[in-house]
Amino acid sequence: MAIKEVLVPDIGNFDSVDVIEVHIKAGESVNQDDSLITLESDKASMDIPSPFSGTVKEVKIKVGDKAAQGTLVALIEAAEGGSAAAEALKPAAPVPAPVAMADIPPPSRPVPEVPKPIAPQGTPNPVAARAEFAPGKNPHASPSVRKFARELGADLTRVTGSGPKGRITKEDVQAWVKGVLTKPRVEAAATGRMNMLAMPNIDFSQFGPVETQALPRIKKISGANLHRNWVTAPHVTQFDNADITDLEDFRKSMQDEANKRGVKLTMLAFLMKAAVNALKAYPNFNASLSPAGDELILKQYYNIGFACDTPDGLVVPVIRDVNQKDVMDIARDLADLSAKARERKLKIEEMQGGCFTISSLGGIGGTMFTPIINCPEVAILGVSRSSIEPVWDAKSKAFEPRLMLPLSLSYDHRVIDGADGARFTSHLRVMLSDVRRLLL
Ligand code: CAO
Repeated sequence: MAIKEVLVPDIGNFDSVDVIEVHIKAGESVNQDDSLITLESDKASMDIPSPFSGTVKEVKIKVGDKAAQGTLVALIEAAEGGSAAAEALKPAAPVPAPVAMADIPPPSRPVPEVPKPIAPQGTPNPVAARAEFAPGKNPHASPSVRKFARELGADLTRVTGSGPKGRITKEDVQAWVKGVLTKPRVEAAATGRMNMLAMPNIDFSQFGPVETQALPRIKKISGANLHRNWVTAPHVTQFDNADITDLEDFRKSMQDEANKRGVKLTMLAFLMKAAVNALKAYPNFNASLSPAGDELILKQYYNIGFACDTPDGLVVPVIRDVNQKDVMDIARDLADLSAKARERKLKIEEMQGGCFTISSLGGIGGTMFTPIINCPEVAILGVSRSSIEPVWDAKSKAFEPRLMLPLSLSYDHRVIDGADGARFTSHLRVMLSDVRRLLL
């Protein structure tokens, strides 16, 4: 079996082009037409295929070398019975890249350290012009990398090149595929591609001392869910203020009795009652969109979740059948489930089956906020700290000091119209301002 020299064939008008990839190692076997090396000029990149099958004995070229017609690439021992005898000294034709590079501007730095502001409309956006964020542009990659990407189903227009002039390497494709497989399936959940800019990878220690901590497991899970919900459901937040002066008096008057029963009766228990009442009046809020988004699934049960702050992050326990419970029962469930959440003893089923969620920051502070919907629920009620406000009384024609509770209702605009959003908070306002209606 003869060891043959494999030379760079006629590559046109190029007498000194860069070797940008070497695909073979001594001892490896190659098939006829396998790519041995990739060359790149200013205008094009091309693979040099093996003219016959055999075993690589010695590689005579390395990345960074210059090559021209006749440059020795490798010594290859031709396989028995192959067409090597005839083909041995006839160099194979190079395979040009499908697209010449001449009219593709080389991408700018692949990973910016500082995000650039989005340019106003009509002004070319320097970030959007980068190859990896410009679908439809021809990516800067060798034929072998293109073939590799095709085999893996990788979209090269979305891969950031780390090679010279932003050229995409095989490793870049591998890293991209790995990233797609490991990241949450935000893009699949949404109707189209997000095409979001990659978060800049900044070394913060250059600005001052830093400490890195692993995110707790709950934060990782809730973060991924919140992100999906935020990008999937078009959120609108409706604000309102409920006069809870009388309700607060009533709550206080019930405190002794609650204490006797070993229950702490907070405003949240009453808010749960009011929420069930409003859900009955507006059934679209007690619903979920089907996964295909073409049907509304209306629920005939009333399980209400509540956001609970724990040292490890946010969890949402669910109180079942709130419509069948009185405020004392609800307050007891609230206390039990929050204690379990903080002791990390919540069972999975205690966080499932919710119809609607209440997120109360009233015990902490703030005037209002925009809660993120706990999808596939379609609305969430945010509650902030109550405070005494001057409210105009038409009868006495004077401002009265009233205890006002700020409500922030976020809803999924695919399911709920703005008018219904405002009707729902108005309904809540009426319920909370009249204890008799609430407890009926
Ligand atoms: N306005 C004024 N005071 C309020 C209030 C309000 N809207 N809501 C509660 N309070 C008071 C309570 O009356 C209680 O006062 P006392 O200690 O004097 O009795 C105090 O604030 C603490 O209440 P609490 O937090 O123990 O009880 P709660 O039923 O209001 O809330 C729970 C329970 C589990 C919801 C709460 O502890 C919690 O974790 N809240 C955080 C939720 C959260 O992180 N949400 C953000 C999620 S992002 O959408």
